[in-house]
Amino acid sequence: MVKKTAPRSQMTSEEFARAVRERLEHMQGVAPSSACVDDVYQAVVAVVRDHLMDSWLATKDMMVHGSTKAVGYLSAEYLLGSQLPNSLLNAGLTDQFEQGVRSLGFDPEQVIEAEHEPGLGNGGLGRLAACYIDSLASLGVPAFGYGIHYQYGIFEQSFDGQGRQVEHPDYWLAGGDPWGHEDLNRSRRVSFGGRVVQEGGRRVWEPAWCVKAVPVDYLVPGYASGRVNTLRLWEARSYDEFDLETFNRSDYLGAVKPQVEAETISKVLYPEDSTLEGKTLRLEQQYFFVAASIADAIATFYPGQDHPDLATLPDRICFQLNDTHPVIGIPELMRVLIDDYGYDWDAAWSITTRTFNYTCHTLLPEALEEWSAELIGSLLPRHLEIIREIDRRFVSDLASRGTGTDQVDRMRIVTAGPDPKVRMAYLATVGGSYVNGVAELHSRLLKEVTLKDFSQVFPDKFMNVTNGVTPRRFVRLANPGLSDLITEGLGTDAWVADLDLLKGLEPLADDPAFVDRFIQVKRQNKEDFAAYSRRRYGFEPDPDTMFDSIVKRLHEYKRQSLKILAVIAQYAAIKDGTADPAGILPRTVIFGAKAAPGYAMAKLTIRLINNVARVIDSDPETRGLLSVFYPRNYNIELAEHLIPATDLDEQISQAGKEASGTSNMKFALNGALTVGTLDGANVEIRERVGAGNFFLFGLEVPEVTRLYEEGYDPRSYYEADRRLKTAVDMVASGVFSDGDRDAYKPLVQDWLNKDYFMTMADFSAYMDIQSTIENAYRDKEGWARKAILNVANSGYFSSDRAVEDYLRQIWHTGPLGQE
Ligand code: HBZ
Repeated sequence: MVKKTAPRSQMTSEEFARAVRERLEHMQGVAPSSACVDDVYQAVVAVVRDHLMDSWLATKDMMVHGSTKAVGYLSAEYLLGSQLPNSLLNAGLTDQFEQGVRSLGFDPEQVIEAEHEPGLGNGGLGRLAACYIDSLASLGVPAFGYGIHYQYGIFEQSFDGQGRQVEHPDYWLAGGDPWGHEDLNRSRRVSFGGRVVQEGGRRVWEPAWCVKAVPVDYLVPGYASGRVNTLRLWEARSYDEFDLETFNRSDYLGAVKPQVEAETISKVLYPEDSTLEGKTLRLEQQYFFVAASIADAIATFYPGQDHPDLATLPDRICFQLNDTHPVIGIPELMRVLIDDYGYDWDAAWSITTRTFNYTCHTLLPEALEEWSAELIGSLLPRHLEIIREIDRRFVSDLASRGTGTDQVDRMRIVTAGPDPKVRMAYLATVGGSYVNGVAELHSRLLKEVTLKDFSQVFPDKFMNVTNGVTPRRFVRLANPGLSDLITEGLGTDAWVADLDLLKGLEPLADDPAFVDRFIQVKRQNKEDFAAYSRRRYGFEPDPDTMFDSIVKRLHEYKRQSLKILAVIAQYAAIKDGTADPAGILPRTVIFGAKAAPGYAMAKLTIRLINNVARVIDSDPETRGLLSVFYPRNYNIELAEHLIPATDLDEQISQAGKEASGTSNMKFALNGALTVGTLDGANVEIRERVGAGNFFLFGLEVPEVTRLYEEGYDPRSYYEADRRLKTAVDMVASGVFSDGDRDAYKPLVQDWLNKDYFMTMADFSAYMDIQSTIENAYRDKEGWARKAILNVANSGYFSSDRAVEDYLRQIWHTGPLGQE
């Protein structure tokens, strides 16, 4: 492998400054002397885009005219984060930008902060898509990311005076969309509703209405690859501008109704990451972006051809289904092939199954999408027919393989009964070549539990690709101090494109000078975070305390409640004198989490955390010993500041519930130690960094299963552990609700009577591991040594490696220009 060092563009800083000035004057009509930071930001973005254009054109040209199969990543979510620093880094323009902007009299940092991050995703799944498009471009693989140009991204979170979550719309486009390029000439028509009629031997769909899908393109520059891929996000527009007749009758609202209705499709990202809400619109969104993307791929790879040879489609592009959200693409491609291009069923099926693959991101049954057949039938009548036919043929195929009738019934894509449902995960499994989980344990549980019947019949379909994260954004950019130290330690910065090189740091864990530098870097990151946090939130965590972070969506299975109960127990111990203040390790516990707006239990947990923070932080007895900080609106920007500053990372989900986790990888790469259960990718992180450098606790999957079977009694754990009893009783008695004993009743009752995710059962083990953690932390050098070993052994968790695994096992393609 060629060692790639940081790219540097030929452009000089003088040229950069000149281009910005020209842009300001000639396009924006603003004299540099009167420009504001936002003006400069807009101009800088235009200059960077312009600089990338030639490579973008060349990449597209090679993709279309070469023979390397492209990847079409179909994802309803992309949680991109800020674009500017990443594009500058990958384009080799960082220095030129900094010097150029300074020479114009502006502060580069402020220009970077002018960006409002596009939050077009909920959590891990959306962020993973963003990491993968970065890696695809960096590896030089031709790829399209396809998704939706939501006008409103994930809601902005604030807290009210009671500590409750309040959701505000995130109108991320308020300041314009300088990175996006609307390409009206590549618009696609997407149809809905209506009926299917028989015409001769053909079924013909007569839709009732349609919308225009307008692509908004974002450039995805690879790091040191010279390639620039495309992220194509579709926006819904109406074909009918507005109805002049209605307008003339003074019915102004009525006149724009069709427009408003059409545009509703791409209006807002669903903030649900657990259950399904607002079903019709959600299905409309899914079909909308997938149908546009399939049409787009055909138009791209078979330009100007009325009768393309679509038998070659699987050699031109493979579509990766990011969870079940785009699975309606399978019947859509069948429809296109059969109805629009005249292929027979078998030919169409062969093309379709070789074009699609499916990644599953969950094990929770409630997150596996099922659509009512009735709903699909009313919105997409032809697709329902095709799905039923896929199911019919699938059942007869199973029968001919000798699969038992019970098993066949369990495997039906369309369930039997009065209100039949279409199981999208099953459709994806049957209609594609490969299915993969996102960590070894998850992939195994998919095969053994969730999709067991399918893995028995089609064992070769099932793969594992352990998730990864991009080292560009999450190490190189987020943690410049550590990056410089790594580069110095290794004598090269090639690790940014080849993260396995981090292994070379291992011997330095025994080098006192390196360990010392590492300690200084972490200290500096903590001070930087404290300063950032003071500016942003008005709260300054004390860098002399251990920064103990738990950041992820608020979900019962992720068990933020375990953490808050442990905090309360510690608080109680300080108050009642059980804990000797001299023996307490000072900590700042940092939460970052949004809850789905309709998820009552998650929202109540947020309220509890905020009120625990309020009570503890206003109690003089805990000052300097224990503090809880819950910054609002956890997003990529906050992650980039917090992760490098964290000492202890919490990955405490119930074993068998977290598919992978990806923040665990980011934390390990940034030199935090993890306290975690044997769940998701924690298992592989622990294996790699070494059991002695990971704080393991809690029940394991077989024990969880056994407890469910035997009958789980959470109250017995509450009775058995005084610390737990005290903590739960404090919540119940109103200590964190100004005496109101009802405030947290649903939470308390759930803990004591149901506790599906076994927080009570794991509490003692979780408390007990804390003293091990505290002793380890007191040995400053020892802790740093462990942290260095985490960094050195986490190279595997690069998204470059994950994408290479997909290329080898699933996509069977590679970089451009190597055919
Ligand atoms: O995907 C997450 C998993 O919980 C996490 O373990 C994994 O690391 C990550 C990447 O593989 N899943 C999600 O983030 N899921 C969603 O955000 C989601 C969004 C809409 C839905 C369902 C789930 O309808």
